[in-house]
Amino acid sequence: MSKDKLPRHATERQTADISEAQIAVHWPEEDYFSPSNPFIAQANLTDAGIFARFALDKFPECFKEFADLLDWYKYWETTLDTSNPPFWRWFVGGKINACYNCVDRHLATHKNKTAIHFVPEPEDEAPQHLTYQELFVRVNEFAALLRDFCGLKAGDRVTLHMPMVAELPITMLACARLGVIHSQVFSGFSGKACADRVADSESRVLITMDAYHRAGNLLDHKEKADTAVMEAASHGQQVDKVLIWQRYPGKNSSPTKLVEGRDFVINDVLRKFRGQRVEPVQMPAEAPLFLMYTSGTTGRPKGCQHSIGGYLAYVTWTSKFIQDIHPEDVYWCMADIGWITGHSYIVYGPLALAASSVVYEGVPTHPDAGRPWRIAEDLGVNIFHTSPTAIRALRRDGPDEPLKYNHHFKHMTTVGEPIEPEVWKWYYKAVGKGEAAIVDTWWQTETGGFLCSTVPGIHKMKPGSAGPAIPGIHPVIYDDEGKELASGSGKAGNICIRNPWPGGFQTIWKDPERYVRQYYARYCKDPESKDWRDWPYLAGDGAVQAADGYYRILGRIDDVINVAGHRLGTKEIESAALLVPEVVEAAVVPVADPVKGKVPDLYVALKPGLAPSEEIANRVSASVVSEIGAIARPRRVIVVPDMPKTRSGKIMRRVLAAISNHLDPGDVSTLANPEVVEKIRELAK
Ligand code: 6R9
Repeated sequence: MSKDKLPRHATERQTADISEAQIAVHWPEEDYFSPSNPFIAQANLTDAGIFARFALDKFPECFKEFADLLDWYKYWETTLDTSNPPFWRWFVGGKINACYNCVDRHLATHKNKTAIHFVPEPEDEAPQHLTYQELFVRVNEFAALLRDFCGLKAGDRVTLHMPMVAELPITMLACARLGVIHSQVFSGFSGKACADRVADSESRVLITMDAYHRAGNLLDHKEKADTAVMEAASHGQQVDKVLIWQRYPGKNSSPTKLVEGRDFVINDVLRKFRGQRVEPVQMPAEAPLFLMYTSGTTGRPKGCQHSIGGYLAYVTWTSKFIQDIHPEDVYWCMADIGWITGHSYIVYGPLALAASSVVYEGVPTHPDAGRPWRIAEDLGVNIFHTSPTAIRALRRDGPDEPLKYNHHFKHMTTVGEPIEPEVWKWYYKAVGKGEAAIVDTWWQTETGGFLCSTVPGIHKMKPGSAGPAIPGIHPVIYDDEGKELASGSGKAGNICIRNPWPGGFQTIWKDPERYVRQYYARYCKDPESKDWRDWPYLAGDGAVQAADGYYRILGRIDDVINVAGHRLGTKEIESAALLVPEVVEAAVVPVADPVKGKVPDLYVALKPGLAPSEEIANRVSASVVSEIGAIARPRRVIVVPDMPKTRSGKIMRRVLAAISNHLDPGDVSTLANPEVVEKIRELAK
């Protein structure tokens, strides 16, 4: 990478006007909790010597141990190729298939074991239990359809816009079997948001479902596909085929009509492929497995590209040793497969280990806050994984519910946002009944799998702290000037990872320069260097390391808001607001929320002469929902007479964030229009 490709001063904005890290809730250091002896006695990893085996001087060969959990058609020649930093290539020369590793290889010993428990939202509908043998059959038939009916082959991209049903992992695995790159879009995203991803990934095929249940409603989902195809065409991407799974096979649950010649009901087409088998394609370890779009500092979501070999090795190892999954476990991760957590820790990691993985439809608190514990009791779930937002909602709606049910978790996970110690303790006592080991796992879409977490059979837990780095991960915290903070300093800074690891994303799809700029430019020591030591990975989070080595994550340092554990780009929301013709300026700020962690407040200014009205505010909100999805709906749209601005005309989001969070905005006298601050404060009351 030449110097001119890596402008040191043209990095994407990584110090937002106001960041989540700046409005993070600060809590004192907490007491430790020890994992129970029965847990330790059965744990997959109890030897603290592991950390020496994964010390930096053992890098990168130590990661062989990760890849050795998989079956390879051809063993790799080079563990890590660093010849083109920061485009790291893992297990080069190896040949592998992800679907084979998650399905076929288990048939000899586990074919009658449940691979996927699907739990429908209506409680009078029986759960489905798909064995590994049944999964094998269904994946093969669908792979045959993708290959022969759609003409898909290795390297092609397919967009999935599917809800939480067993057909979603079936679809992903069928793609993986062929080497087709899947790009699953969260079902709650709008048709337009789906269209952006269809266009960016150049998908000719869109796979969706007619309808799904959520919070008591059977939602029409097919209509979003029509919008997605139409909008993708306006971005220059033609979708030839839309494949539609039926929530109730044989019955159409969507009022949206099929488009002749474009839309196909999968179950009808599948009849031709009954009993067909497709050989897994032997893929290079370095070929992409999937794209996962996530929000960044600019308006456009970016497609994080994950590899087959490195990614699968990483999620399998971390599922085994951090999630402590054994093949006999019933494992339930409540995340949506539309997010990275679901890819890594519902589908690929647990299935690679031959566990039984639960896929559930709906929301945790509907019809009541007892539902998760009923499901856990019925299915015998013993490993449970969810987010602080879900835990807060369950605690709010049913603090005593878990104790009414006879479920027993040996292990629980929290992921996605910082968890308050009070909430952690409820999770531990009420949900885990004081029996379960808890891991607080910090990681990201980009990182493929966990970065920081306690190892549950080795470390004590500390509420509110993710824990030390996992074996093989070596973080460093820098201050804004690029100075390394001493380890255990207790000072806040920007957390980076010193070394590459196999689960790390390979690039941003079609935008390698942005990959370099956003994640590596800021703390790169020498852009000419071929040495990985000169290329720390910038995660984009503020963090503190305490004297005991545990990391506490404070939140995003960039223009990303983490709403209920979902990453939203402020720029995406602002762009949606600006589509309303009356709006001339828009600014989004994060506001602390007792259940969702953070929620967005959206400030807008109108064209001169226009009077603010509720009607305009409603249209702004509707535009955000239609462009992105209901998860991005602002808490409030506040129409202001003018934005607080610097003399150079820059919107001071810091001042707006202070107003929304009832904090002191500090000295505003240097603003171009200090008088507007009081007016805004009145409007935002
Ligand atoms: C896996 C996932 C990533 C962002 C990340 C950080 C926040 C994730 C956390 C956490 C505190 C944890 N985050 N885990 N913050 N404690 N245990 O969530 O991926 O959707 O890409 O979000 O989430 O801010 O940078 P993703």
